[in-house]
Amino acid sequence: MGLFDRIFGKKKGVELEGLDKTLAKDEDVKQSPTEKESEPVQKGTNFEEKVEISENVNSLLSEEIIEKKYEKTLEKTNKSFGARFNAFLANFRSVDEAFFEDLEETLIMSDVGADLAMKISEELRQEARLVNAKNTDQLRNLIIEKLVDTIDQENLVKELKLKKVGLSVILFVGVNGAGKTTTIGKLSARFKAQGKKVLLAAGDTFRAGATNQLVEWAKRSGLETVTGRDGGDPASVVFDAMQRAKNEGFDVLLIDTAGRLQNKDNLMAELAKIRKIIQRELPEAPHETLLVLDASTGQNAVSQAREFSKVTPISGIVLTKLDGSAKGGIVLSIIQSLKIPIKLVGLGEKIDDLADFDEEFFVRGLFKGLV
Ligand SMILES: Nc1nc2c(ncn2[C@@H]2O[C@H](COP(=O)(O)OP(=O)(O)OP(=O)(O)O)[C@@H](O)[C@H]2O)c(=O)[nH]1
Ligand SMILES: [Mg+2]
Repeated sequence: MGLFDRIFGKKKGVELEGLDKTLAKDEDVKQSPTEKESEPVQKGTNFEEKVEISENVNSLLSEEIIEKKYEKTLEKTNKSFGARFNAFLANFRSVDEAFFEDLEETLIMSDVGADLAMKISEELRQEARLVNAKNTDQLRNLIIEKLVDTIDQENLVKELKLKKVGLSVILFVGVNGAGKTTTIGKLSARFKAQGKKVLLAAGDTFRAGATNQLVEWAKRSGLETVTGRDGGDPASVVFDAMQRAKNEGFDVLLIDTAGRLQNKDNLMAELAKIRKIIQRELPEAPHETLLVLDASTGQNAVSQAREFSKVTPISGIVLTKLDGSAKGGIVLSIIQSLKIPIKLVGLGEKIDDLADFDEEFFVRGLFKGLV
């Protein structure tokens, strides 16, 4: 069952006569290749066998509050998408070629990415022809259904993979200003609240003040940070932190890294070096490499993910600054084009403004008032 059906009820939105059957057939035919396509990279690896998923990796807040936060956070995206979408539909009486062209443009403007916009309007073109749709309103929910179903992460590993016993290492990467340090501050507070023994590593020695920023976050939760001097070698900080985490029985080590170095090549080379040191100290680590992306940068976030993926395997994405951004549509583009799960979302600047990525809350917030 697709995400749309799980949230809004089976085929609730599709009112076209004869379309149900057509869609069902279409789904059946497509099923196996689609499943194959979205096969998660993590599945079936040795890594999966060694690492058990921790059961209680949840937020500092209650479900109810988180759902409200999602809704509030997605208000801007919902408003701009809703307005654009309604204006688009109001513009057309009949379903003709111009309709599909305009649909594609509307979707691109909603940050879902050109590839996905093209795919959706092409699929819709076929389906509309099959059922001989004449009225644009008939296609309204079908478009939303297609958008919702792209957010489905069912085939991806969404939970943070932490060991139940022994040290788990989480490496944070991302460009400067994306929200790495802030996310580490929030996530470490959550782990602390769960009774875990948490250590931080200040791997950003390049930017003056970066170490202090992390230390400040750590202090808020009463945690310790392994630091080096500004301008020093980040790899040695990571080495010290790995040693200490292993020797002193820590449960989780969160490693911060620089978002900017002299140039991009240096940055990528440094990440590769850091990863090597982590692995030398603990071959199965890092258990998670989280790429932090700023939602408000839109499509740029997708290109950043491609760049980082070239030097280090990314196990999950943290999408920050969903609050205050009207570019929530980027979630669709990320899931669809990168096939990397979005694991966490940043919903504000405060310590409890971090939540697991919840597809249902997200979809409800994004399409509120439109289905
Ligand atoms: N509104 C909002 N602001 C956020 C969120 N996450 C981070 N920020 C803000 O974004 C700014 C940059 O965050 P940092 O955590 O310093 O980013 P960074 O990736 O560590 O940046 P560098 O250290 O320069 O590489 C800060 O002002 C944060 O408060 C979020 O989810 N929502
Ligand atoms: Mg930082």
